Amino acid sequence: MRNKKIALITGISGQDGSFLSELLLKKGYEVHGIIRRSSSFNTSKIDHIFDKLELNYGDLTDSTSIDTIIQKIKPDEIYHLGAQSHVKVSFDIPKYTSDVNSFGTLYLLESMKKHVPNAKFYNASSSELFGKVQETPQNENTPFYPISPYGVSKIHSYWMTKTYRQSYNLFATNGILFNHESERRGGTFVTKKVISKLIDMIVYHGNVEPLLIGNLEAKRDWGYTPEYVEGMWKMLQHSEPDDFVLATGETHSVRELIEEACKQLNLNLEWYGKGKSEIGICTNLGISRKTIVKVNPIYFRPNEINSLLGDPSKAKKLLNWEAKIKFKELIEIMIKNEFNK
Ligand code: NAP
Ligand code: G4F
Repeated sequence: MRNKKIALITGISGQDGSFLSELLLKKGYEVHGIIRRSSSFNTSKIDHIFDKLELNYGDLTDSTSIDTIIQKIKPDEIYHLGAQSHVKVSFDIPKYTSDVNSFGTLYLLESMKKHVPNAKFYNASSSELFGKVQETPQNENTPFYPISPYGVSKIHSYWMTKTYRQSYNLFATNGILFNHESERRGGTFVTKKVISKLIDMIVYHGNVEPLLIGNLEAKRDWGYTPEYVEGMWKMLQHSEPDDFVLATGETHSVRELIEEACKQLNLNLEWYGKGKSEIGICTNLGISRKTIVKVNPIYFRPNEINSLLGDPSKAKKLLNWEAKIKFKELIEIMIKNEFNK
């Protein structure tokens, strides 16, 4: 009989993995993680808790490393967060994205079936599964229609998780999470990119290159990550494995994101032009008007989800989970934390 629950997190060095590690440590878990060997440091998001974690080298494309780690650790709960998680990049490296996101999940499920069939498994599914949305808002019963290699790779992993639940009676749950953000978000995702750049504008008095941006009209349901990792944990404490949507129930465009961030930073923004030549000019940074935003088609995607909006009522009813932090407060938190950094 072990006196501590053991959790294994794939993707522990990422945004979600770092917040989940903090949460599980607070709850008294022994927390293990899988990290990749890299020629440069890749643990900056978990450095502050590094000595409390047990880290193992492995890779989701390498079934041997996954199996060895699960056999050695024998976790009670597995949180599978590791992924090639960038949608636009998945168009450039579709095979690698599938190798990691689809087959990585399969390797974990196989190894769990073999070594720890009574463990609980959380799979990081995504609102990208809804793709060309078939109804709004999207809930657990909305038909999927992925439109990116990333979305398709996550469909495989969603169904594999469900198939292992149904075929082998494993406790295997899908969390279908809508976008969630924080100061630890990777710098190439839109919320973090916009906020960091606008703050640089202020710090360097406008003497930096403008924010180069893609589709201004795309809408997303953006929440705050620490609330979402709590939801992941709740899913594994539920009486049975299931599939759950986590979302705020609000949707906003990239244009609104830029406008709200500018407003909170006291930057007066005026839009000029249309489509590929649209720019945003700031009228109160120094003495002259300054272009601070520029649309650049290199950030357009071959296929784009125009709008995502989640319906989290099942999670509210069965898990007592709710996103309290909505769009404006999320931006406020990210700005504050970015300035503190
Ligand atoms: P993230 O910050 O990009 O983190 C991804 C993690 O996966 C990193 O730790 C990364 O390691 C690891 N990883 C990548 N390739 C790997 C490989 N081949 N082998 C082992 N580990 C690998 O992503 P996140 O925002 O925390 O998201 C966590 C999970 O939720 C992902 O599966 C993502 O697809 C999914 N998701 C995210 C959101 C969201 O809005 N954040 C919404 C829905 C679903 P390195 O640090 O070495 O790169
Ligand atoms: O921040 P994004 O790159 O996130 P995206 O594509 O929605 O994916 C994130 O959320 C998914 C859940 O729905 C996760 F599964 C996935 O792992 C990831 O965490 O882009 C958000 C929107 C898109 O419509 C994109 O076209 O912003 C638009 N956008 C406009 N300009 C941009 C940019 N996105 C990025 N990354 N960079 C831009 O310059």
